[in-house]
Order: sequence, then structure tokens, then C-alpha cells
Amino acid sequence: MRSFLPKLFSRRQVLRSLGGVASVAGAAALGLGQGSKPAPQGEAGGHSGHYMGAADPKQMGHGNNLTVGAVDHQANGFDPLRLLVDWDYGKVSTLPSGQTLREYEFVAQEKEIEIAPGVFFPAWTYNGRVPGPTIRCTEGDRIRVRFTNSSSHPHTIHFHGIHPAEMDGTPLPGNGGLVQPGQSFTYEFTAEPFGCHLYHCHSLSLKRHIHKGMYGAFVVDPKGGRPPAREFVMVMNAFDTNFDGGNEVYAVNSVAFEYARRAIPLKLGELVRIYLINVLEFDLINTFHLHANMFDYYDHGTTLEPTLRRVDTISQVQGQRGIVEFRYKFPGMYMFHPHVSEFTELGWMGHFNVVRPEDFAQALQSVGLDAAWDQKSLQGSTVPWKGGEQA
Ligand SMILES: [Cu+2]
Repeated sequence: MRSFLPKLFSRRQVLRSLGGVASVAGAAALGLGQGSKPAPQGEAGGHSGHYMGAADPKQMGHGNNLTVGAVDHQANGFDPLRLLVDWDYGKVSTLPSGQTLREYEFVAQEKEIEIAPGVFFPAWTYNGRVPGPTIRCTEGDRIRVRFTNSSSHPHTIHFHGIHPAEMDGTPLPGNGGLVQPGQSFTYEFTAEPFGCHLYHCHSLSLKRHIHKGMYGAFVVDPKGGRPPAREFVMVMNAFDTNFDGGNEVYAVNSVAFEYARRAIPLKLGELVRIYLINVLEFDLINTFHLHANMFDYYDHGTTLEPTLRRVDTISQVQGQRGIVEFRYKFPGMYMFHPHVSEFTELGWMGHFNVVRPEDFAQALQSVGLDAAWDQKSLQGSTVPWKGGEQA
């Protein structure tokens, strides 16, 4: 705690220099801040809310207490809205034993990414994106990841889950070891147990390698599937932009305030499932709070029954993850953010735009999404639901 005040001061200085991020407030999120257009009542009541989803940066900015302008997703190589539903099933085939084989190619690459408008971070990545690919499989599948290190530092891939020591991806003797620049290593194991897992680099210094961007989601579906739902992967991350051992910019899926600028479309009453992962370094915990609703939570996603029911806030320590499930009862725009207010002010805040089915196409269009995104958000699971209860 000794260093808390200087660190906070330093973060504020950084953000002031960005000219864009200030404190967040409910009024701001509703588009009522100074300098912005007031939100039309009808739209706040449940239509697409174009004042928030609009690409027009003039409507955002200081008055809305978000960031000014927009990140160049094309240059980044990933759009956080599309990353939400970007399941990577690998190259699929069947082994002689009948086991499903999923093959992946991972390449460690250094890449500068834009984490807030005009703020660039020299990331270390898997496949040029942060977070890395979302591996999606079913419990019992064979996973084969050929990892090539095209960067200038030694890296590994350490998967969470159950597997032999030699596939653990750490520098410990017999654990796969460091993959040196120019070298390759193939990780292969059978995916178990089902759950919401992650993978990350395990080179030393561990916190530096993780925080630089070397992590991703590893979603293992139960053999009987889960009830149909609109599914998203959300990796809660942060960036130490001045390398002082504290984070300056916080986000979900890397870009500060992106889901506030472009609200995530949901249909009224539908089941929503979020694979939520906390990869923060330097800060001990992260939290997830949903507005105007309650959710069920499955810690680590390793059970079919919720481990917490009807809560509106959960916390995750570093590396912890779980599954969040909810439905919205009323249409409208709703915030989600950590109840660690400082993180919220520094970029980790988003909106769900809950609309009636007849307004869904418009809600998609207002944030640059289409029917293909809708389909991907509904098709995540590798296996159909074989249980009794339907969504
Ligand atoms: Cu590394």
C-alpha cells in the first residue's frame, strides 16, 4: 500500500495525457454528460441506442467520460466485438482410436497494439492478438498445439487443466522447458476436465510475460454440452504502459471502453453465458458486476450446477475464471464493470444493449455487426445440449 498514492498519481497523469479518460458515472454512461447530446427517452428505453453505439466519436469523449476517438481495429488485427465470439475449434480430424483431434498453430510474435485511442502498447502475443486464440473443444478431445517462437525472447504455453508433466509448459526440468527464439515445441494432451480454463506463457519473469499479452481462453465443453445460450468470452486484462509495475489501462479483451462505445447487443429474455477470465498482473483481484440483474456463477466452470446463485458481483484473483449466466427482464442499456471503481475509471467498463427481437438487427448494425456475428454468438459449443432443461 506504501506505493499506492504515487502509483495512482502516475496513472492519472498518464490518462490526463491521453486527453480522454475521466471518472465514470451513471449519468455519463447514459449519454447525459456535459457536452454530449441528451439521450432520447425512447432510445434509452430499449431501442438500439445509437447515441452510444454510434461510430461517431464526436458523440463520445469527455462528456461521456469515456475515451475520445476510436481504436484502429484493422491495424490491431482484432476487433473486441468480434473477439467475444471468435471460437477456434482448430483443424479437426479423428484419430484411429476414435478420439477427436484438434490441431492448432501458435506463433509467438511481438506486436504493437492500440489499447485506447492513440495509446500503443508493445505487446508479446500468440498469433498477433491479445488475448490469443480462444481454444474451444469438448472434454476428452486430443489437443495438439504446435508452438513456434518467432519473437526475441524465450516463451512457453502453460495450459490450465489436467495433463502430464512434460506438457505443462514451464522451465522446470521435464516440463517442456523454454521454447527459444526460432525454436518450436508441440504440446499435446487430452482436454480435461470441462471448464473455463486459460493458457499463458510461463517464462520468467512470469508477471512480465503474462502482462505483455501472452494469454488466452481455453474453453472445454462438457460431453453433454450446456443449455443453448448467447455466449461470449471475456478476458479481463490490463496494461502497464510505463513499466512501473502498476497498470494504467484496464479492459475486457484489451481495448479500453470499447464495449461502452459499442454496446454488446442482447435479446430480451435470452440466456447469456460469459466465459470470464481474469489475467490481471500487479493488481491482486478483479471483479465483475452486472447492472439491474442477478446472475448464476460457476467457479472455474468445472461443474454443471452453479457454485453461486443470484448474485450481481463476483471477484476473481489472478488466473481465476468462471462462467456467468443471466437473462435480462427489461429492455434497455445496462452497464457491466468491475466494482473496483478505479479499474472502471481506467477503461474496464462496457454496456449491454438489450432489445426486443424485432430490434435486434438494428442493434447489431449500430455497432458494425451482422447476422454472422449473431450466429457465432449462438453456436459456441462443440456439442449439442443433451440435458433436459432448455433455455
Ligand atoms: Cu513469454
